[in-house]
Amino acid sequence: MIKYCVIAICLLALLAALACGREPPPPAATTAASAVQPSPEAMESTAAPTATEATAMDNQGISRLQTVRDRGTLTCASINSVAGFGFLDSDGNTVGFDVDLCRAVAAAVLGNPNAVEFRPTTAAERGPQIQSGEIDVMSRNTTWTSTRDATWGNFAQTMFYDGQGFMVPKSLGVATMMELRDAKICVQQGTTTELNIQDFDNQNSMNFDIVTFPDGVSSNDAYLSGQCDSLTTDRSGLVSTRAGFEKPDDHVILPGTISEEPLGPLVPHGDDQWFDIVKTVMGILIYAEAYSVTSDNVPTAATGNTKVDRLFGLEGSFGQEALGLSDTVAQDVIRGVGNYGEIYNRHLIPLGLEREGSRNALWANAPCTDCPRGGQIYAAPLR
Ligand SMILES: N[C@@H](CCC(=O)N[C@@H](CS)C(=O)NCC(=O)O)C(=O)O
Repeated sequence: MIKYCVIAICLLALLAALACGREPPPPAATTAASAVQPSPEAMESTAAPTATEATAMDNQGISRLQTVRDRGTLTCASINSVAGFGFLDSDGNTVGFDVDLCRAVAAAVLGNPNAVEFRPTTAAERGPQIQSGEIDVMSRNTTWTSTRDATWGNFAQTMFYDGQGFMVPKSLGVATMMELRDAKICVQQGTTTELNIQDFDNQNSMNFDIVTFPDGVSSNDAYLSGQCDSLTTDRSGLVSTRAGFEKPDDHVILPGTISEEPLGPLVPHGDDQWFDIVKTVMGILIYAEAYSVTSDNVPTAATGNTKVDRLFGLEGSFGQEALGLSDTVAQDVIRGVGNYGEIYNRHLIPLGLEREGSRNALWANAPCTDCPRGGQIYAAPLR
């Protein structure tokens, strides 16, 4: 009886507290880190940041925007071994779809798409590098996950929707993923690929022999030399890798995917303004395409189309001043790198990554002449 009375009194006290709008008491010193067992990926990536130069919003309260402007260059973690996404051209320039996002940010904050210092980064180096704050932005086929959001940095926006697939030599005669039971699979360390393949193996009793490699080049070489039956990574990565093979037609990318891989840029934790700037740059690229503004027809005088004029700083505002950007930031960005579609066409169409009808088309109701586009490329309205 006494027990029921105590429970009733507690319930009444709780209801009274709620009615008074009081916060429930804080839980006894439990942090996210102590409450859950970290995954292998989280363990690998939660080492204490080593504050090098300007960690975002450092102790002196200096913003990253100011730091980048004082430095005169943007520091961008990139890759130079994935054709189409991040690569060195014959003149030694860093080029690609992910690379152009860094150039767009440099155009926005420095007025110059070439004011970028690229730092090629292996998959396993990514976590510590972004955590340390030594780079301003990371843009290299990196999947947005909850653990990375919590421990690495803030993901600004999905720039390319992907999923993990498998490539096999045609001579293996395999047509579906499920036929890969007992196969030897080449995988790169420090990736979502490594985690997903384990899940897929466990879930489907595939009995894989998983062989891991420290970087993309060594896993590709191992696959080509016949050390594995299959190479697995993001499908876009497979398409890009196969395009670089001497005999690409000797290899098949199997149908289907085993994961979601939303790829996009991220920034160090701790500086909301910087995070908002990178998101806004993505919005500029996307809305410029939606409004059919390209690097060749950037307006410099009012067009009479309110949305276009607002985007290009010719009427009203979409928050440029609050973000610390110039009114005409979109002119600099689009003139410097082109809109999202131009970037996609320049780097990914030559690889054979069709956009039409894929999730990487603009959203269904984008202003357009040939709707429906039906994709997922969409950003917060710029207004
Ligand atoms: N999207 C996955 C995989 C990213 C990834 O690193 N992929 C490999 C294969 S495409 C790569 O970039 N390799 C090149 C390298 O690290 O040298 C992730 O974020 O973990």
